[in-house]
Amino acid sequence: MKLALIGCGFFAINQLNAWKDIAGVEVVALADLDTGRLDVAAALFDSVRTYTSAEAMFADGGFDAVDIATTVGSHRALVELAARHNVHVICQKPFARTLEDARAMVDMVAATGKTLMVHENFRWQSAVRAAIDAVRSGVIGTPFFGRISFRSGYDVFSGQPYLAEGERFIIEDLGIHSLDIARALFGNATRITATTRRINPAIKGEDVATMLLEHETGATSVVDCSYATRRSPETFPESLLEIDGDLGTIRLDAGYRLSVQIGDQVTDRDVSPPLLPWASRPWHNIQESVQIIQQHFVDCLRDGTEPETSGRDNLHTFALVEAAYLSSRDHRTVTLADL
Ligand code: NAD
Ligand code: 89V
Repeated sequence: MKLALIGCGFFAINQLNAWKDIAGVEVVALADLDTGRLDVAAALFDSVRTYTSAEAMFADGGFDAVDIATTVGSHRALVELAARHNVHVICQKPFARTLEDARAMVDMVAATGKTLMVHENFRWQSAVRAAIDAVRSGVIGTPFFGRISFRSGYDVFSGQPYLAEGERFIIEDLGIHSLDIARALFGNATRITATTRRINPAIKGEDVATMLLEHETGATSVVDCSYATRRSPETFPESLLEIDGDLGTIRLDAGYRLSVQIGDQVTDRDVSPPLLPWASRPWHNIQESVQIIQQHFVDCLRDGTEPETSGRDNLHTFALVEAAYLSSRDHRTVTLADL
């Protein structure tokens, strides 16, 4: 598969390193408005075409799929461009600015018959996936309660300064992953109630959010996230999980400890992610999931199957983000079917 990537910034370097390690994929073209970033990314390859305009890159063509790794503001225009050129698309989260845009983007690519996947990678982290697999195996019976918790004081703003500048921060950037994990564990939600706070005065958006979800299955989940939690040891970027089922419980605790308890029997496992050769701590957890989700994209194209985190699937996660902001703003529970 020949692949092009647009947006050679902070996170794209992980995506490019992962593509290099995936058999059968050749990165043939890169685009970025910034020539300095383009040069840094191009240095990862023996030979790659570079462009300061995505339009010019598409005009030259020669690739089957495009990886859109820019920030959200450009996603709709770039997905539209990709659809006009009939290529498969993988696009970073947050997928769109609004639910209306997200729906239009899904329709645009669907009309071409090509695959659209959102790079929604947290549910692909191997530790999180171990918990998802355990739930889906039925070992704890029917889940009735869950908590997906991400609490940290890590300075994410130095690597990603735009996170301090938007009206929206933690739900749109990080909570979106946690809400997606909730869906992977318990299925789609019907209603959500959320509160938000801004603790750090140096940023514009909210850095604390607490969300209560009611799922179609009847399960309840609590999704809480914070970038204002100063605690040692710092657990960034771990998602901690608690899942109660009618037959037992699953816990993913700090330090990547997974425990499954059925009756008196407790099984403990170390589910620490590997440190890939191009990765570095503490990001190695996220970096490994980049490799796994991109491999999933390639596998789906080969097998002709819809990705688990397809554009269509991501509409449900994105709707939860929109609904959470609405709930927090209006101090009310929001029904997803009303969006
Ligand atoms: P960044 O600002 O460092 O990089 C974005 C790059 O895109 C910049 O180099 C910019 O010049 C380029 N760009 C913007 N518009 C363009 C256009 N129209 N054509 C060509 N190039 C363009 O941002 P980042 O931190 O790398 O984040 C990128 C995306 O990745 C965001 O959506 C962010 O939420 C997401 N992200 C995801 C994860 C994850 O784990 N899934 C982690 C970090 C960031
Ligand atoms: O995963 C992300 O989307 C990142 C971070 C972990 C910093 O929130 O932006």
